[in-house]
Amino acid sequence: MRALQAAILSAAFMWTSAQAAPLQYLTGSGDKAAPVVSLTWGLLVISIVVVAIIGLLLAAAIWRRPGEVWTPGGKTALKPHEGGLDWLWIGVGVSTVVLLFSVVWTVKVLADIQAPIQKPAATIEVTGRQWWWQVRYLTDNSARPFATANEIHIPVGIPVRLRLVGGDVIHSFWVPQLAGKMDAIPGQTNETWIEAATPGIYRGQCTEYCGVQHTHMSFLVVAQSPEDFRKWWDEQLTPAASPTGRAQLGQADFQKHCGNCHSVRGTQANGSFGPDLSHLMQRTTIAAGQLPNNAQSLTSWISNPQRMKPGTLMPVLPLSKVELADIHIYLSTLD
Ligand code: HEC
Ligand SMILES: [Cu+2]
Repeated sequence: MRALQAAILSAAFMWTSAQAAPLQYLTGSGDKAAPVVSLTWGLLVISIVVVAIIGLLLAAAIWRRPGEVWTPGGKTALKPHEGGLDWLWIGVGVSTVVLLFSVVWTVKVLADIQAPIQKPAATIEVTGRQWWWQVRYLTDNSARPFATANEIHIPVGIPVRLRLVGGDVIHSFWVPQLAGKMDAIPGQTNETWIEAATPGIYRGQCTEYCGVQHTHMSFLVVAQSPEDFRKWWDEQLTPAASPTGRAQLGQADFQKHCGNCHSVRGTQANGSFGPDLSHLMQRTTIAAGQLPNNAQSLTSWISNPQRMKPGTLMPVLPLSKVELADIHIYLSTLD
């Protein structure tokens, strides 16, 4: 019964997050996605036309029944058919031209999106982990780098450089509407870039099977105006406010039970096995896009992550009701 309830809940959540940011590649945004989307449509139309022509020729051949193979009285011998070889040459000729055209177009698109025209505005290191995404904003200014998880903010209209790494096994980073799928491999840094032309939320997904919760390893790319992006970055750097009352008790419990795996900057919690929670309340989802970030799903998650995302590397912790409530109050202050 409980399993059924969890299944229905997670299906409902997935539905709502899919509604908010659909996962599809037939439209796109930005200098990188535009040529890729045209290529996708182009190759799709070519393929449909080829299949239609082959289907029609096949149907015509069956209808015409050259040589009349079967009669009510029995079989009649096939008459030799003149000119059959010509069709072969025509077929090979047409296919060669169409395939060559497709290859040239594909190679041209690949070359065009290899590097952005403009200098990237930021460098973000994205590490795929079972089953979430660690996101680190890198800069030369040693006071400004920070880490977050599962939601990547980018400035609109400016390319952003991505460094992709695999934290444990091979994952693959893909934001269909921004194009540019690339593997995140342990011990190797793969560089790519993304750019969004219009502000909005673009959904991304791990596309390399990486274990039981591979399906629930999504993320969001939030494209905002360059000013908002800068403001967001500044906000991320601010340390957490000192908690008081029950939040203070919650902080102590958090540091004790959760601090080995999670960080909250400026506190004793400095683990890096799980997502950084410094500004948790600014995220719209938790558990790598699987649950909305609200009071109900946050408490359900903390009390039993294994029920919400079976197999997740966050264990069920022995927390009393009061500890759970205090921790939740504390987490609610992390905005
Ligand atoms: C053994 C390490 C470990 C411990 C201990 C742990 N967590 Fe986690 N936590 C994780 C991992 C790993 C994830 C990522 C799970 C996923 O998405 O599959 C996670 C995810 C989360 C998330 C979702 C964050 C997001 O942005 O998606 C929250 C919130 C969270 N943990 C809170 C807690 C709290 C509160 C405690 C203590 C009561 C705790 N965790 C203890 C490892 C841990
Ligand atoms: Cu993965």
